[in-house]
Amino acid sequence: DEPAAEAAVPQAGDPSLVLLRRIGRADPASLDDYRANGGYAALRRAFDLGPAGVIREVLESGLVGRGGAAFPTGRKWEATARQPDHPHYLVCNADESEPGTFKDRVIMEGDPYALVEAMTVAAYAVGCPKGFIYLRGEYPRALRRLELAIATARSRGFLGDDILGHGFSFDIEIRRGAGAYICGEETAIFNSIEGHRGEPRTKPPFPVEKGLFGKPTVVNNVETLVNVLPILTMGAPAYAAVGTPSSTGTKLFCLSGSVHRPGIYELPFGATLRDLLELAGGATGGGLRAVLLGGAAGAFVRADELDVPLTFEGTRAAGATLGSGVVLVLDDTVDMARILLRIAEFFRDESCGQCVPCRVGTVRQEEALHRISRRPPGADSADDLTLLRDVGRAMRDASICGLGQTAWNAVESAIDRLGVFSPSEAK
Ligand code: L3W
Ligand code: SF4
Repeated sequence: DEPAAEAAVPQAGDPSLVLLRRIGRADPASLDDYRANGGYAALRRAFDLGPAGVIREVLESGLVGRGGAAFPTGRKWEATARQPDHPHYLVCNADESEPGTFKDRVIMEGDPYALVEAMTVAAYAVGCPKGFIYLRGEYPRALRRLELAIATARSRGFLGDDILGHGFSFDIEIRRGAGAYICGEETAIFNSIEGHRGEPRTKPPFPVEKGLFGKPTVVNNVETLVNVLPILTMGAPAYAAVGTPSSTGTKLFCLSGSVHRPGIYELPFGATLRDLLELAGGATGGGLRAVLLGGAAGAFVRADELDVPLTFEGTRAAGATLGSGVVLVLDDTVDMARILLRIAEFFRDESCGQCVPCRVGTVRQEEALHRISRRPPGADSADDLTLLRDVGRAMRDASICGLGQTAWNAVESAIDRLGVFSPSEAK
């Protein structure tokens, strides 16, 4: 078995913790412990509000997706709920594979009933008889804990037929991924569940109209779904008062790399990157070189840009992205060329090969980076830098899915913002 993911253990009664409040306090195996710590209050409120009332609360909360693209959750739910075609499906994207992302793992291992309850609320709102958790294959502990939570909830009337006597029936099935990053793309998940090759489909049509088995489908990330619980228990106005007007609530950040206290941190949107690094004890080594925000598909920010607010709008304005909450810290001992090569290798490896710009572009990108990094420091690499830009533009403009569209982001930001490969950087 793998070691448990590190989490910032909440202090008892810490009011600032919303999503992590039970982790480290409640026994993840015990439904009774879950209920004693506030569990199933949200589902009871959902039954009081009715499906349309739940969707209204989620819309008013301002909740947006936490998987990286920040699409409004209430709009997805509303669009699926009104589709005349049935059945409607719910898919939880738990294929957490973005390098440096481990927040969903902490939730699933430490608070599995929260995901089961949140999916039940979502299914009730949208009218889904069946939900799937598409779980990263390399998460055996999360699998065991979710299996136990689903079986226990079913045996106690919280899943299955006529849940808690409200006439609503819903059940959850877990499907495991098999190591392919691309299977975290929502339409590749559908293909994988349906037994096909895990390749993305072209959009539109969006899943809300034509998703799993061609039926209207809501796909949400684990962290997105568990946010629905505090929205219902606090009420949308109180939830929306946390964070900023465009990024409401709290966010889980995954700190790794050259940092004294790596792990998961929960902060209201709007805290700065500097606040977060201070909480984590600051950078190791002689000093901070850069921070990769948003993962391999994200962008580097410099040591003099730490006042960027950690919101969707704030990172966008700074030319970066929050992505799924990756904060990979790099100190001044890190070999940046090696990091970029590793990112390029990753995309070349994980491209599903379906479309030419990505299949060929990720290979050309890696080759150019290899050539540049083999040259002596200060050597002229202008031709390869031009090639990288051309290939990067083609991947961004012409790839079918987010993998190819973002495969050049981090390399571009390292060249443009950090000056990696510029003559003045040569040591
Ligand atoms: C209805 C419309 N629905 C968009 C839905 C769409 C999807 C969501 C976002 O990639 C990003 C990617 C990664 N009517 C709609 C609509 N939707 N328009 O909204 O859509 P999209 O296509 O912008 O993004 P995506 O394909 O979900 C997600 C980036 O996140 N990322 C990766 C994170 C990795 C993890 C992980 O390991 N947990 O999440 C990091 O940066 O590159 O850009 O549901 O259907 N008109
Ligand atoms: Fe596959 Fe890449 Fe095309 Fe996405 S962009 S469909 S990963 S080849």
